[in-house]
Amino acid sequence: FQPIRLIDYRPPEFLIDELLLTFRLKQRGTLVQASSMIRRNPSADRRNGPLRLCGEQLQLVELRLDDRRISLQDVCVTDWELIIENVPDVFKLQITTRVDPEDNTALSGLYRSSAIYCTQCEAEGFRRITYFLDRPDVLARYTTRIEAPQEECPVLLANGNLVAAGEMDDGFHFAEWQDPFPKPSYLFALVAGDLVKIEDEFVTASGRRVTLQIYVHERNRNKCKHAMVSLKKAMRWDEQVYGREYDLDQYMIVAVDDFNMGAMENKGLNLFNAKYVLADPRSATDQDYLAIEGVIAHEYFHNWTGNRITCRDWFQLSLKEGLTVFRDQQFSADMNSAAVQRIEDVRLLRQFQFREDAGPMAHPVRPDQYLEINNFYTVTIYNKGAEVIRMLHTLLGPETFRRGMDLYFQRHDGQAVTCDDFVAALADAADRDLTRFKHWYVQAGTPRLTVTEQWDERHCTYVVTVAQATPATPGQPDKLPLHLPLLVGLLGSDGGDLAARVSCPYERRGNDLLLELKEVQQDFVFREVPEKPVLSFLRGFSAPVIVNPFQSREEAAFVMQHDSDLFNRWDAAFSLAEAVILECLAKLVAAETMELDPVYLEAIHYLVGHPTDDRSLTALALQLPAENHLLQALKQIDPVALHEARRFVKQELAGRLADGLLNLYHDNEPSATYRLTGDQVGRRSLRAVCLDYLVLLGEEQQDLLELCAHQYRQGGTMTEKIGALSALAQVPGALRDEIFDHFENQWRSDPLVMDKWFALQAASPAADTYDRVKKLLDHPAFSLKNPNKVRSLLGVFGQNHVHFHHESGRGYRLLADRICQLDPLNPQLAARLMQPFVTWRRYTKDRRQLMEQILQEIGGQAGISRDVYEIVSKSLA
Ligand code: HT7
Ligand code: ZN
Repeated sequence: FQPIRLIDYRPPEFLIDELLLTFRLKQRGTLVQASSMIRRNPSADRRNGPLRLCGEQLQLVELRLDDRRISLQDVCVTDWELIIENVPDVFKLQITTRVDPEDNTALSGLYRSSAIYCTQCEAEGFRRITYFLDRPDVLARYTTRIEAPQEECPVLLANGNLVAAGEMDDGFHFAEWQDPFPKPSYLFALVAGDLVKIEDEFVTASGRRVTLQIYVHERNRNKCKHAMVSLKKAMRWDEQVYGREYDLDQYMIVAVDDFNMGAMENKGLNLFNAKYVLADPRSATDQDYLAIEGVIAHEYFHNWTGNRITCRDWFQLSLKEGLTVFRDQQFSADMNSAAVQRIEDVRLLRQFQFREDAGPMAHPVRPDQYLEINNFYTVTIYNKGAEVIRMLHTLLGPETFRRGMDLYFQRHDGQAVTCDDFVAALADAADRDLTRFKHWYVQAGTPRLTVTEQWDERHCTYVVTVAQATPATPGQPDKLPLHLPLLVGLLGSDGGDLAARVSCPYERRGNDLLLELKEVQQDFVFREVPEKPVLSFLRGFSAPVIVNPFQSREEAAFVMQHDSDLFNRWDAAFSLAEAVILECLAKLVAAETMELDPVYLEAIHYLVGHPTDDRSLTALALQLPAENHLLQALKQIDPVALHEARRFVKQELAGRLADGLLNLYHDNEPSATYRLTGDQVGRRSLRAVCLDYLVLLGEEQQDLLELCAHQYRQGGTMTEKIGALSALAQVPGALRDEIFDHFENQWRSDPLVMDKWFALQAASPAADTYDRVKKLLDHPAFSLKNPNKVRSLLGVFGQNHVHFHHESGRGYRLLADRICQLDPLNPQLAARLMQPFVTWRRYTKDRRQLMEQILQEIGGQAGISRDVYEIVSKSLA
């Protein structure tokens, strides 16, 4: 396996302007005819080489050059390439290949899912359909003709506009689609099958009528309303906030059961994991509803940031993904509570991206090499990439950022470009030098900030010194200083903002001051400060960094109660909880008695007694940091001890605040009819958090378990049912079993709901989790061939620290065996399941040894995929 390097990038030697694709669909033996107009690229480095086309898992049937047949003996075909020597400067090439969609378990290229033919071409799936210049900087106009049996596939879809359709002999029919926009092959899509459509219309700002269609199986017809509403909201928002209109007459979404990721932004024909389309209150939770809104928007926003302007090469993946995640986060913040959205985004970043950044798979937002591109659809590319865009937005301010975006669209529409091109457009629009800022694209690792404060009472001067350091990451021992925006506030003793009253050279942004850190260490000086302030640092999490604790617990509790920045209020609660749990862990390890810090207890007591109007915010502030987050602070991880310490804090809080939690629970009953408003979502999530604490007292107080059971039985929505189930999953016993069985019986024929049932059991800390997971692997609803099932059971189990890291190694074995089974079927998914093994070096010695052994074993498998090999080799390096 040879690495692909950014420095080896060369423009393509050939260009393809037009492509006519004809598919004759069969479950096995689909014939694909690809007719391309090809010419040498005048800007290529070399202009006399052979034509080399990518192709994998293809059977080459016929080749014609300028309508003359070429003998297959005269070309070179390898497992990954077709090479044709001595081609003219301009020519037509016709290639016929044969593929077997029914046997395609990798879900890349053309495959079948629940009797539907569909495609997934990003990143390199098109080469599993035909031989092609399968790289994002080759843009062609596509015409797609699909021929298929009419009865089996009444619906035939591809990118663009339908230009012809009709019946054929032998029960086949055809449809011909033309996409007027040149596009890279990764945006190609085809769908054929027996689907129904839900239709609506959107009138663009300039008055064009766009037909919106969502295609699903008949049984899901009534679950598409929310997706359609979300799509229309996203279309309007992109017009209003970015001035971007949709450009085709038709926008289609198809829900697919078997899908490797969330969704795919193919031009005019988005394919979606059914999980991100289908919803009704009975079977989907509030979180599902919000995720659907976000993913629908994300794919729609790609039409401009990804499709109209695409990536020059896959190293630039964050150009489209980081930017589009930022846009979807902005959208969700505008549609719902901005503070809640920011908290959720930061929680995800801290739990998963910071962890990736600190491990052997750490890579920059623009990586410089990879073995398998599918392994680089990471939280770093997506979520750190979004943070990088957010920092630009903060540094430039919203108006200048918008001017920069306008310039980017104006300069590069229809092109395949780089992250440098993007930053250049912003820098030019802002007339700013962003050279140092660009280090964010090339440097891996999470910077750590050290903050020190000096208060000079005599001169009323307050100085904040901030130092930055980024730890070494694989291949990058030395780090450069980064340019980052620090939004801060100064709180007076009454909790009010002092910023307006102090004298300083920093830009004011509402209640915040914008400090720009560029050097390794900088002083920020504030004069005429009326009293010693409490610093509200890094408001809204204005940069993706770790801040070394610098405030007393009393100060943190003060921020938690008073800060005008709602994110920082939550963050203060989060950091306090983190400090308290880690302190308990230290005591546990030292065999001392664990105690709950009184300052923290008092702060939470106040919160429970004085919930804010945004109930979701209160719910978030009550939730303890996840083990996945906490373990990052540890030199050596003992997952069982960590779990115990966290559980101790949770149990103590439950015991001491039981009355308050119970009141909060009863005071927040949602309405009987489902509404997705901030108020109603907040009520449901607050009650779920209360139950999650209260069940821990269930051993002594059976009525608290009954409260859970009651919510499960009476709750009219899936949100309430899952809230109850998730709490009960912590307490093994007859009641838990009865309710889980009831749920299974009720929902066994709904795969998306069964995913939840699998996941709750795989995540449970209860002692019998390993045995249950083992049994569930044989459950009739589980299948290694369905990625949602694999993620729900095995993916979630891998994140269950107590049981996955069981000292016997049985958790490791369970996962490793399934990875080896899955690798030949779906290497992309198998590689993703490797994630919990990657940070093996951070664990206690016995666990380290067991995981190292497992990694070596997986790495030694005959026929291991490039995907899994890359993770194993980087983990062991
Ligand atoms: N751009 C899409 C990425 C994607 C993907 C990548 C690899 C393999 C399968 C895939 N399915 C979708 C999704 C997105 O970010 O919008
Ligand atoms: Zn995306």
